[in-house]
Amino acid sequence: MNIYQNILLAKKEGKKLLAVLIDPEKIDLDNIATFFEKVHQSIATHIFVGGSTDKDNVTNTVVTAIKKTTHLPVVLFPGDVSQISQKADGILFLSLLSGRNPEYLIEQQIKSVPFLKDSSLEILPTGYILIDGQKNTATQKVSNTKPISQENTELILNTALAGEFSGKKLIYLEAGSGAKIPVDTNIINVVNNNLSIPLIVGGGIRTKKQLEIAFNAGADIVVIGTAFEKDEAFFNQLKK
Ligand code: 1GP
Repeated sequence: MNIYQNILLAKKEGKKLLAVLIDPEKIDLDNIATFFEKVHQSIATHIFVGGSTDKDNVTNTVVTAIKKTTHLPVVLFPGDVSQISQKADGILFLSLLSGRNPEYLIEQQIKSVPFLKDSSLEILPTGYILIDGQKNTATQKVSNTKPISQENTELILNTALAGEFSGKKLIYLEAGSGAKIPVDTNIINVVNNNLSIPLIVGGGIRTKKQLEIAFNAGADIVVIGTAFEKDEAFFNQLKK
């Protein structure tokens, strides 16, 4: 079964998914075996790989090393076209729907086609919505777009539904890496109640409680990066 079918099945069965986000610029490859031992003992179901930048072009090396270490699906979460690795299993084919910068709405997508058209990567069309997490995040800086205020639930909902109506298969509500506050429960709830496709939520989730709150509000997949980067012991709290 492919990645998307698995996500749909999990949603249908009410099984929640946890993606561990690995930033290729930050991971210590010498520690990768130990890191993944902890991942495998936890409830993590997916590995996302990506960052806003990859200055040293290490994504492919990192993905290759990860694929040797885990059987969990490895999904690219690329900041731009340079971060496409054929070694991954799939790619979040992102459109930054909250922004009005054509570079991240369609230009990067067109530039990626030569790398994707004959590729075996599973393409997951994803509407990406940046929401204010009270931190000027890297996504905001690199994409040169403004996040949507958490006060503006209606705009967030309409943006998510515009994504679904245009054929996106996933919607990603993103408070930004290291956000001070994660996406509000009410926003997750409203979007989930109106959306048919699976919902990803990430940014600023750093406790088990916050993870459970996001799941209970309706997130199908939660993405956590910073909390694991800062303290691998967090995996111990999320044992299977
Ligand atoms: C960022 O949503 C992800 O793109 C994860 O955010 O690093 O804050 O967990 P954190």
